[in-house]
Amino acid sequence: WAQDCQVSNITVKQDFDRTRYQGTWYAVAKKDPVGLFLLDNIVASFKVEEDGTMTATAMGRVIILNNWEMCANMFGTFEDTEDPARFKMKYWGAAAYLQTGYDDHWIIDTDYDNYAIHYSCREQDEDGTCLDGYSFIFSRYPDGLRPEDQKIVTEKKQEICFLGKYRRVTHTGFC
Ligand code: ODT
Repeated sequence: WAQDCQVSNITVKQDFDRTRYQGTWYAVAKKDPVGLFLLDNIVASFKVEEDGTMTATAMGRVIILNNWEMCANMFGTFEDTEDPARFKMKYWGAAAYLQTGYDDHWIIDTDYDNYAIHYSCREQDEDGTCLDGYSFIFSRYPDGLRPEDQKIVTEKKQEICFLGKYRRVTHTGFC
């Protein structure tokens, strides 16, 4: 079958449960956007606040001002939409020189206990495909995905039309 790669046809996790999604997730792979920011040693931690809002913090190695390497401390709040797995993420850094933004944040799939696939298209092409986007593959374990989850993740990478565009995210203890 032919894949049309329309952003509007991408399916997300059904009945996404933000409570079960809470806690630490280790990035194991990333498809970079134009002007990539987080390089490696990326760890995100999600939380549901008392009012029900989902928030997150993230750490990761970045290079700013072309050659200054540091560990970025990032914060995000997630605005709800009519779909429980599609959010708008407002994000900023602990320091003013870090990136800020407002991106789509979709949970494509997760089993809550092992793997998660996140997707964000920042810019759509005229034909409805994604011109500039990024995606993270997360694991609950710092040493990567379980073999049984890899097949699912590969299928999902293909469904979001990013298969072959990921690089491995290493965890060296830098952050
Ligand atoms: O790294 C890039 O090239 C683009 C992504 C930058 C967004 C960083 C925002 C972190 C905000 C707080 C944590 C949220 C966790 C999000 C999980 C996945 C998407 C970043």
